[in-house]
Amino acid sequence: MKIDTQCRLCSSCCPVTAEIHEGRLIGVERRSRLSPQERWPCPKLAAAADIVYSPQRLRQPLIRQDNNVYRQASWDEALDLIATRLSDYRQCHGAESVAWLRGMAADWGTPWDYAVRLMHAFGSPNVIGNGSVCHVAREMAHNYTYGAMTIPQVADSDCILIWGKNDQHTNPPAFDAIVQAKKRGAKLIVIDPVRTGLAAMADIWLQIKPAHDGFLAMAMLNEIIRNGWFDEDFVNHWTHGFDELARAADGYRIEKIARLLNLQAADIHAATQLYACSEKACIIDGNGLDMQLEVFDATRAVAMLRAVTGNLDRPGGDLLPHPVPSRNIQLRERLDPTKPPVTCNHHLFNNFHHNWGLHAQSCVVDAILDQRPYALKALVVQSGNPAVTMTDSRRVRQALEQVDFLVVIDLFMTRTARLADVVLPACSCFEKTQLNRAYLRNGLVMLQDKVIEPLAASWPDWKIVFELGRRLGLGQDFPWLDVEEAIDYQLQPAGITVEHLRRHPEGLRTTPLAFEKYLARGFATPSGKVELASRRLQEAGLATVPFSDGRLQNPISFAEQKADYPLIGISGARSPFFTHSQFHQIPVLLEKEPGASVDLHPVDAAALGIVEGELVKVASPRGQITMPARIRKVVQPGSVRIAWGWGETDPTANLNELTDDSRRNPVTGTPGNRSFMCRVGRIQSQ
Ligand SMILES: Nc1nc2c(c(=O)[nH]1)N[C@H]1C(S)=C(S)[C@@H](COP(=O)(O)OP(=O)(O)OC[C@H]3O[C@@H](n4cnc5c(=O)[nH]c(N)nc54)[C@H](O)[C@@H]3O)O[C@H]1N2
Ligand SMILES: Nc1nc2c(c(=O)[nH]1)N[C@H]1C(S)=C(S)[C@@H](COP(=O)(O)OP(=O)(O)OC[C@H]3O[C@@H](n4cnc5c(=O)[nH]c(N)nc54)[C@H](O)[C@@H]3O)O[C@H]1N2
Ligand code: SF4
Ligand SMILES: [Mo]
Repeated sequence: MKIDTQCRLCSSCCPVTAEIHEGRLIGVERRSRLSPQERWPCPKLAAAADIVYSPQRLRQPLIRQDNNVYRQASWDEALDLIATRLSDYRQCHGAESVAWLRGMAADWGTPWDYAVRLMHAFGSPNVIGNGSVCHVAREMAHNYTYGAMTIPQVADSDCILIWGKNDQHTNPPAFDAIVQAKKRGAKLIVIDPVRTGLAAMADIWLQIKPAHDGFLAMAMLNEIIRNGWFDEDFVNHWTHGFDELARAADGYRIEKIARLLNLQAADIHAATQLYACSEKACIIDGNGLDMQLEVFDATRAVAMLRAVTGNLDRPGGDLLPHPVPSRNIQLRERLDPTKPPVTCNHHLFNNFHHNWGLHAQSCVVDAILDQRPYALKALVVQSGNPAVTMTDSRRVRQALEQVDFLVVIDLFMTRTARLADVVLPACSCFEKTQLNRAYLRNGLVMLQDKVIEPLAASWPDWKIVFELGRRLGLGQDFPWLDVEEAIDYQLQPAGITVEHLRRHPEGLRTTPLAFEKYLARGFATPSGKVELASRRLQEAGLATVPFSDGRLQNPISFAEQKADYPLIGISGARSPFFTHSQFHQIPVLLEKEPGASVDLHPVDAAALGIVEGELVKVASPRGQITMPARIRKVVQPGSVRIAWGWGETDPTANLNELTDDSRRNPVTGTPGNRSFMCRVGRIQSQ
């Protein structure tokens, strides 16, 4: 039997068809208009059955005993214990002393809304996602510029500018679209410090110095303005602050920026001309901009490129999406305004979107360790592995050990789960039905449908939250008997039900795809225009125009300790075989990529006396890790690429032992996980 659903083994949410035989998942195939030979394969999807039926899956709730050994428990016992403890903390320390921390895994789904609803009904504002290190910081920058995050219209574009994204490894459907566009003649520009497959395919590749993207975007804006390559009509009618932007950009002439970034001015000129002078051009921005100390202003500057070139909300440019009408079920109105969240220093980030919620992730650690702005006593971690994935792992571990009561909801006994008082077994994406936000935000609803029964005693996240809600006395807020009822309630404004969606696995569009919507209703900003200069930011004491102070300081973590840590560590390149810390224990995937490695340029390797395959130490002022060296010309001399996600199975290779959480972006609380100064050395000589 074949059933259509969506894969959620990573955040790409690909539409897939699952093959089921006698109730077991046999295989899963990505749905696509392309023939199977033309589709870019996803190795994680090919391993779906190995992941789902892994002998290491959690099968039963676990409770830690006094002797620190876990014992199996029933759901009733585990949930009753959690409800009792959380109620006690509320009584003694206030509901806000309880927090809920979310990872990436289920974040695109409405399970996020359920957790927020639960905590808000309970009385705590502290439901915190990981968007400060993922795309939500970037989303805020789009939002502040023109009202929403755009969607690149690759299929109709003449020129595709890829800025810090590697869809070949992270999003096969998006990669397929780029390959098809290139085949029909679209030009490709890639801005990436690493020679990725896409960089190798590009017409122009700018091998940018890591984290210096904001300066490059300003230089490109300046080049566009000086050469008159902007859309004058659009700029005059639909933007606010063009002259202020032009003045700021003038401080970033291409000659100066090229020298600073080790690029050629002629290449920046050519890339800018190709992008700005193409009839229809789009920008795919990605995680290369995230986790940077300058994420907010750098992404704003990139967003402004779309606007001044007249590519915003135009075919082949970047679409401003039209969300599906749906109910906001988060119960934010119930919160006591006198009890701010622990992220209260990031007020603009907390409130930029009607339902994204809180994302300044590091604040959870501050609250536990330093009681800043107040103490957190209990923490529920759902679909995240912060012991490995959060900045400055040593500090995070200390917090997870120190918090009074820790609950972890996961599929596996992760490094985070091993610190928990109670571990709840969640089921995988193929074992549950849910709605994904990735689709909701763009006028299209598609169902992620259950294709097999939950493994052993695992439960879907929605059921865990609903049942915990009932035990906390919040049954009236969780009246739904199953998730279908909850989805129908949430989608009522769109007039769509789960039943409709099951009949239309390709999805239902609530609003027809339309461009230039601003002509009728303006942009969703206070001025109704694209805000090249933002009064909102000025009123908050922030830069009205990005980089208007002309700054050129090194934006990399530990830059001031360059003498001792002379190399730029680039983190986080996604492997096609794993999702962050996940799947490193799955044998068929490990066969393909058996371990971590650090990529060094031959010039640096020779200077350090390092040979291919040798185990080396990588150190930063925070800590050190060990990995075998690979000698490759994929990075520039002076930069190294460090493998990501291995800390789950190999603590000596946990990249976040090196990252710095003491400096953060003031708006979004983003630390510089992506680029930091480090040193690499032979084990004997360090
Ligand atoms: N230095 C550095 N730090 C980074 C990054 C980097 O590149 N460099 N990347 C950052 C980014 S972009 C992100 S998104 C984060 C990712 O950070 P995390 O979200 O913590 O990463 P994962 O390792 O994917 O952890 C997800 C966990 O959820 C579990 N899980 C999977 N599916 C489900 C489910 O349906 N329900 C439940 N309850 N659990 C589930 C998995 O088993 C896994 O343990 O890391 C960030 N941190
Ligand atoms: N296979 C797989 N797929 C995934 C994930 C996974 O873990 N594994 N994770 C999912 C998640 S949560 C996310 S957020 C996405 C991320 O998806 P992407 O954005 O595609 O992923 P990354 O590989 O993190 O980074 C993109 C590119 O940024 C480049 N880069 C690094 N530093 C810089 C810089 O300073 N400037 C510029 N311009 N570029 C830079 C990297 O070299 C890389 O090629 O992938 C999702 N899909
Ligand atoms: S890229 Fe692969 S793992 Fe990620 S959602 Fe798509 S099919 Fe699943
Ligand atoms: Mo992410």
